[in-house]
Amino acid sequence: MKKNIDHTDPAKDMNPARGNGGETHQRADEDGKVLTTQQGVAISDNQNSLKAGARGPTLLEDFVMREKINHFDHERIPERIVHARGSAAHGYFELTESLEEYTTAKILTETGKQTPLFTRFSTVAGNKGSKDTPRDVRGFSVKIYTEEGNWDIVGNNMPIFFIQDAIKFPDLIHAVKPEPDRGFPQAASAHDTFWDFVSLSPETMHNLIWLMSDRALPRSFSMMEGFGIHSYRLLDKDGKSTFVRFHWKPVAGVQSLIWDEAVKISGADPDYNRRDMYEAIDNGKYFEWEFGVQLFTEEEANEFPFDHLDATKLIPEEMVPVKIIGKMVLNRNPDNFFAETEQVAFCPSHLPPGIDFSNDPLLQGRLFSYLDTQLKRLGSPNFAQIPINAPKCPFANNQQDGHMQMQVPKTRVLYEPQSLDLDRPRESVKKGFESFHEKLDDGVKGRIRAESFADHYSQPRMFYRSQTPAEQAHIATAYVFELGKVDTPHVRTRMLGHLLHIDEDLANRVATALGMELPEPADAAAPVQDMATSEPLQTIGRTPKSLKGRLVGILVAKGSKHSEIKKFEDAINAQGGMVKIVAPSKEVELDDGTRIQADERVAGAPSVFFDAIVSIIMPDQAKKLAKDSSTLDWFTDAYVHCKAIAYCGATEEFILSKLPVEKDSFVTPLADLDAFIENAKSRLWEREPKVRDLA
Ligand code: HDD
Repeated sequence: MKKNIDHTDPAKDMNPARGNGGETHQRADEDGKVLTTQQGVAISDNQNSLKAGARGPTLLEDFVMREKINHFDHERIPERIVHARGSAAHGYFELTESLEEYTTAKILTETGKQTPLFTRFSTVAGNKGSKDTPRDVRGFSVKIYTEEGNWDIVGNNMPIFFIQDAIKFPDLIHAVKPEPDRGFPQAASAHDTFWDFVSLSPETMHNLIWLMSDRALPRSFSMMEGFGIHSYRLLDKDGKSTFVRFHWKPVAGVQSLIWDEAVKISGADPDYNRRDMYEAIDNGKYFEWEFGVQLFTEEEANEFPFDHLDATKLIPEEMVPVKIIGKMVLNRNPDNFFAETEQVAFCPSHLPPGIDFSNDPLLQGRLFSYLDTQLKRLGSPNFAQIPINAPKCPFANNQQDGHMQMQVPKTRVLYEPQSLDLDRPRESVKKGFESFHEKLDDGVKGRIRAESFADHYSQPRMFYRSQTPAEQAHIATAYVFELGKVDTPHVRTRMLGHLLHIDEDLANRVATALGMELPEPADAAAPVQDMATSEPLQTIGRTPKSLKGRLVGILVAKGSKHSEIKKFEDAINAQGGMVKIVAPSKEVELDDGTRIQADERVAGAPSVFFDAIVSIIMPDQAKKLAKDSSTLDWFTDAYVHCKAIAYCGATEEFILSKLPVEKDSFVTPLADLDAFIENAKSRLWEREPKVRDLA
């Protein structure tokens, strides 16, 4: 809440821009802040082009205008083919427990040191200007500027991927992107081509069920897990290998939106997650994750009932616990979106010595694709020199020339071996990157898929059966929504055939809601196993009860009680929560005469923006607001989205009494501040079946 609003316009003394009949306009002062061309030539007039006479044509001679427009015309670069929409922040990585026993990588052995990093979160399917809240996987890419070179962990917020072999990636993406003939739907998997492809590729079933789950609708980037997905190797000083999978565990816990909220947020604020991160970091509420590893040997891997080189398989934490060894804190917003967030170039092939790849065929294909795409997107093999991509440790190579070479190597000698300049950097057996000396069996060369990759249903079954009833209902409802958008009957039928292998009850729920008959189960390439359920796969119920990262909307209007507002603000802030003041007008006078500036107008800030709401209004205002549909939706939506509501007497009498809002344990009077604060830390899921028709 901004009090004592200052209406002084800092530009008030400036003269209007010249152009209206030749008035002079504000020129730069003499302190050196002069606008110049790229060549450093000071510009005298940035408002008018050079003309032959006041009403005559513009002259080609006008290098100021030509340079300005020429640069503008070239401002766009190709957006990423996938993960085009993203937001990022700076921060640091700190190791708390050394993995000395397993690796030589300093980033995993030197504890207590803060190493800078840059993390970008993204949606996959939508274009750069699409919304933040589609049903989609989220990218989770971390670039750690280690003292032994950059390490990029290019992962997702789900621990598995749709396909097992990189050669299928272009097909997967063509299927989910807008259909090529019509150019829609944007940022959506709910269409025929996607479900046609996935229903013909049973290996997608595991990632698909995650996509249908609440994980695909993160409430905040700070409330998502991150996964490196593939198995990598750690190499010790003797070259001994241990397999590893990387995990980021959000301190705020995993929290998600409800689909109906996500849909409404798309319209009201397409930048919802981006804004949330920017504002939180700006307010000193940093985003934090624990860093964990699952470590296992080749022999242990041989005992898993699945192949860990298959990226459609997760390793249950009960089988290999996640050992927490460090943390990531995001504490600084980028200074410039394009220079940093847009130009950052992640490549899974960026690894420091002591870490190595596994033979996962999806990972192997990625090692080619990312470098290739950066050349297209950033336009030059010198993209590594862009500040956000450059290592922060010393680096030296013999690469020369190319578009936009920024370095000026001062030497005759850009080759090796050489004997002309003995000070030039050379390869180092001691420090250099070594690949694992893997003994390979003599297989045959061929386009082969390992037999051990054949089981496509056991893990989606484990995932579904590990969920709480509320989460299972969300999953079933999501399948119904998505398949309800599929017009080709045989595609829907084919999907039901797969669901029958995952869980009969799930298949039944989806078929019933779609009004379809269940078909025969799909052909399964391997017997389906009943794996033990795994609690860490749940989200609801595992979220820490905390206000940290959560936002409360307080509705006020003319004459609202200032002391009451402050009481709520203080209580919420004290627990690490954030508050936004919402009012019918932008500026409001409170009961004690204080004029405040509301953060949002109620018509522009539906309650889907908030995790809980409070209403502190006087009767005359409540009567007025009771006629305003956006105010009525404010309360109804908060209720149907299972949120905590604190109401004053006037709200109860004139607004809530008109609405289908039951006074359950999460709908409490203002006087019950403590109950509200507790409720605001979570949702009342038991309310959901009363307000929503779930499959
Ligand atoms: Fe990918 C971007 C994650 C498989 C090809 N991918 C990209 C980004 C993320 C992922 C988070 C955004 C990076 C950023 O923020 O700039 N991709 C994954 C994960 C995968 C995966 C977790 C499987 C485990 N990707 C994958 C395959 C291929 C690609 C199999 C190609 C064969 N991915 C790309 C790409 C992108 C990309 C086309 C687009 C922009 C970029 O690389 O920099 O090369």
